[in-house]
Amino acid sequence: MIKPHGSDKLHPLYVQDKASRTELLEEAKTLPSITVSSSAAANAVMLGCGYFNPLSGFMDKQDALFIADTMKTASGLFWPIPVLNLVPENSIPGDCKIISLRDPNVDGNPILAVQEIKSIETFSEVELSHVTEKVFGTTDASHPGVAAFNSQGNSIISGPLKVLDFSYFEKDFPETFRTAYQLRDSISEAGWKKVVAFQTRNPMHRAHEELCRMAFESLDADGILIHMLLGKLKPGDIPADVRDSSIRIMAEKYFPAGTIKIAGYGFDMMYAGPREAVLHAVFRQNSGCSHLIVGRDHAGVGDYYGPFEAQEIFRKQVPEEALEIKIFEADHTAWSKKLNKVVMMRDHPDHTKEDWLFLSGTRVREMLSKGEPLPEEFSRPEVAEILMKYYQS
Ligand code: ADX
Repeated sequence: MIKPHGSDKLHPLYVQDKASRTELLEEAKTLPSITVSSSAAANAVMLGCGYFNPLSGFMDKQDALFIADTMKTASGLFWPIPVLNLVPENSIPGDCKIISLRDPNVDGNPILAVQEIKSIETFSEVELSHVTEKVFGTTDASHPGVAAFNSQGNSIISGPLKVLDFSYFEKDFPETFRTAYQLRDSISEAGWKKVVAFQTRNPMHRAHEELCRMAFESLDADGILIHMLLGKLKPGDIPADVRDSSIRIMAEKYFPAGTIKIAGYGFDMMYAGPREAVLHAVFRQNSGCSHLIVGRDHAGVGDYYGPFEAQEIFRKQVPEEALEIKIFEADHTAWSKKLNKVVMMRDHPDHTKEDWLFLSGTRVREMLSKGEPLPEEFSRPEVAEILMKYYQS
């Protein structure tokens, strides 16, 4: 199986032994504590799961600045987006050596993790803006990822982490939430060597289904991992439970048994386009996948990124030896009225605009809200039915 990023073995930061976890949790209750931002909580969950291997905790300012400029930590580890615990200034007493991190997303703010404090530093406005610009390609506050990133505070709490809880993900998505070490085990049990990961935060329509099939067939892969985001999205995006059930029925009905695994990870969408695509590759490698599909406007939002910028970054800025996972570059896929199937547009230069069936996300939402059925060429009827029910409720 493909090696994890940056180490031979995966080092998840979740305390897996139950007795040790219970003991640590009791100890954690006596420590000074802070309720962290949703992004920091999601970072802690990802670290706990092993998705952010080989990191041992939250980064400091030097690493954040190095990563912003070079996609490498100060010690030379390839890494695309700083993993930070940002809090408002003076949230923590200066002499504090260890703190409990509380979960902002669960009632009562239970303890999520214990963090040793290596340093407390401050981003100046210029530094925060620089990191934001490098990671998101913009500092525009109307970008949902920028807004979330910049709302956390300027104070950087760095240091190693022990994760005690997987937030709401484990309880709310018991069949879907999986850690990187669970995925590695499951891939290994299936005997899969070549595994294509499909990143998603949307329901899967026929273009997405076909994209997975094309990658699977052209790579002669052993299996597909549909790996969906379970964390926070911008308003208007479809909730995870609705996406989950529509993806499951699509996989069950339209793929041969034993070729697909469906799982989810607990992270808030950053909408950071190219940089987030690279992070997606890192954590799919950590999950045991050999390939990641990167298609049109991967991890994008609005018009902030070019449609294929998330592919270009791998060609232009990710050194050959930085990652072992490979990218399956997908062109825009759409239903061809001429050929009666979903194809990649680049393969059919003879087609005119009228030969394609295009439906924008806005148009799809509008149709579903009005109770208008989605065309079968666009969406499988079983998927359309679930989405219709959601929009009608
Ligand atoms: S993402 O933000 O999580 O990347 P989404 O769930 O919409 O978004 O897309 C999942 C994957 O499918 C991404 O790799 C994206 O680039 C790709 N994709 C979505 N729609 C198309 C399409 N019509 N053509 C090509 N690739 C697509």
